[in-house]
Amino acid sequence: TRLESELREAIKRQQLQLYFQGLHDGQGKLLGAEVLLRWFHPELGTVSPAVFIPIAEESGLIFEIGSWVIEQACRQLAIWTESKQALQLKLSVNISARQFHQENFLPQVIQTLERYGVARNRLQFELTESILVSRVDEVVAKMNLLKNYGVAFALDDFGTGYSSLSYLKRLPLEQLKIDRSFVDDILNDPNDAAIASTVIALSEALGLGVIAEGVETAAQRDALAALGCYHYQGFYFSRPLPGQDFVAMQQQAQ
Ligand code: G
Ligand code: G
Ligand code: MN
Ligand code: NA
Repeated sequence: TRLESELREAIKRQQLQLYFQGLHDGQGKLLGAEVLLRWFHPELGTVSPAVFIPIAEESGLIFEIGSWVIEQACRQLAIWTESKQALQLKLSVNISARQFHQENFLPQVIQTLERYGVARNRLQFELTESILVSRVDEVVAKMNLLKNYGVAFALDDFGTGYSSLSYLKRLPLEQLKIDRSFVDDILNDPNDAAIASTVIALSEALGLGVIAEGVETAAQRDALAALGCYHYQGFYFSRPLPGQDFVAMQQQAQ
């Protein structure tokens, strides 16, 4: 397709860019940032990752794009560490199932961290439940290797996918991310509030952290806090921004 062949050229043509969205505590203090990929095409305009990531996965382009994202994230971490402000953030990078399954994923990650001299604990990977559809033993083994190496994991979009609670306890996770579909209407829909509450209780029972996505209002934050969730991501706190704007926002907030 047109989109696929355009995507094939996107890295070379410098159309891809990393954006960064803050992860915050209740007071708005920055705890880290999620890396969100953006594609700016001169004719097609801005193409959403919700559109092009599935194409990248299907075509196998995700291998090249995914490793480029990890590399750029490490590069940004190195730049921020060495900058005057010595920004010591942790970055969360979305990893698609196919990318994670790739045979050389682990050596590639290790090599990239070392090449940029980035501390291993500065990186977190966000996986979705789709990773659990196949080859679970292999996934758990690879996650354990990376965890022992120092890289942390979050389970993204939690509650929307293939959730098997028996798998959940086997995964070396640092935190669960409550999907924004449960946050959107948390003030009006008791079912959404019940699901959010259950995910929060589950994370507590398993000794995991929990962060809510898509928090757009103070009232949503307060409802989540009342249920025991104290970490947030969403437009109420900060929007995804290019690296320089992200740093500028961070400095203004101080
Ligand atoms: O940023 P936005 O909400 O438009 O992202 C839409 C979807 O694309 C989300 O599910 C997000 O996780 C995914 N996404 C964004 N950047 C990346 C990336 O670098 N790699 C992968 N695999 N998915 C990404
Ligand atoms: O699937 P994942 O959780 O990685 O997707 C993150 C996506 O959510 C990004 O595309 C980001 O742009 C979007 N996002 C982040 N905060 C908000 C928010 O407060 N409201 C909405 N509608 N989308 C958000
Ligand atoms: Mn994510
Ligand atoms: Na999500």
